[in-house]
Amino acid sequence: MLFMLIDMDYFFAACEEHRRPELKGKPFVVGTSPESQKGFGVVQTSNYVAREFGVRSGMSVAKAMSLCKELIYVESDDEYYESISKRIIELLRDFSLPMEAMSIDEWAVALGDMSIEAALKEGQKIKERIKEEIGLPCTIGISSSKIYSKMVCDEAKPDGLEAVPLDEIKEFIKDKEVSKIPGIGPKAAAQLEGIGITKIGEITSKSPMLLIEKMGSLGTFVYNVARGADESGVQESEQVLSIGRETTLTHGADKESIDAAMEKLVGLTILEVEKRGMMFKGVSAKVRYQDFSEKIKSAKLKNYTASKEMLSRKSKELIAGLITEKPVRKVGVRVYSLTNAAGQKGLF
Ligand code: DCP
Ligand code: CA
Ligand code: CA
Repeated sequence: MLFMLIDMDYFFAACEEHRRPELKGKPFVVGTSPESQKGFGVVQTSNYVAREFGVRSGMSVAKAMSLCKELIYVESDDEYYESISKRIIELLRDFSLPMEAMSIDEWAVALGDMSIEAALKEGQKIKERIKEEIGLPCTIGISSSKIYSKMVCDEAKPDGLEAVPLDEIKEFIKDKEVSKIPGIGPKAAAQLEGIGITKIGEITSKSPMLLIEKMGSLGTFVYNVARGADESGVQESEQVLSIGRETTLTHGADKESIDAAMEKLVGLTILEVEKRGMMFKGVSAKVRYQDFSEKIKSAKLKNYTASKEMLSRKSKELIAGLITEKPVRKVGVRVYSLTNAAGQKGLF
């Protein structure tokens, strides 16, 4: 099995360069102004010219300015980036391959039993079309799982296309820092360092039991990644025919406001379901975190329903599994596997 991970290069900054070519070649950041972040302007991303100065995502704008005197500040325009992201999704749909959105600028695609050569050709086609039709550069990694493809993609940046087959993956990852594994943040990296592990290749020198004891299910995950046995696949996030609503939350939304937002979305979704005279079996909940990464959880109900209570209960259950310490920026509710309420025929 092969998978492909497409990640846009310096996405928000590339979008800005596209509509303001005069920014090209000058160091600039895209950020949120102090007003929208309670006194702290934060860098969302920067172009590669600014990165030369050490400017990084998540850094305060003030810090970035101090690193580079001629740095230009561009105010973030989420809606514009979102509209470009949607156009890229439309373009990728043309390839008719199972696809999962990982973030506003990142998609995992399942390639089935395609050969490496065919996968590279497909990747080249996608890169060219995104360049020609959207006008932006991206990088594509290809490997035997979603996680490995992401790691290959990270390495191939910017404007790259690279494939690492399964029999070379262990060698490819062994000397990298553990934090290069997607999903391993500073906390998990510190836990691993606590038992003497800094490189991915060192993980398999420990027993899986010890890793599980220290880190729970993440322990099993990193162990499998390190031994070349990761099998993360693509969970199709774009349900073909579905009804749903999503909403952006204000900065630093707590659990209560997330639940309140969900209740509203459930209401709006049910309204649409009723208007179309439909019933549903599939429910999914989506979270977009502050760093624009996304997660979706889906579940199938036993029977078709149009019940608001059912959707409310199920979607809150799903969303609870997605709320971590990471700040949340957007939530969404969606129903799929629809049928018309009259029930004579399952339409989809
Ligand atoms: N983003 C953000 N805050 C962060 C990280 C990212 O607002 N802490 C936003 C801005 C980025 C977009 O998400 O443009 C995509 O994030 P990536 O991590 O993919 O980074 P870039 O696309 O900016 O750069 P790269 O070329 O390294 O992928
Ligand atoms: Ca990116
Ligand atoms: Ca990304």
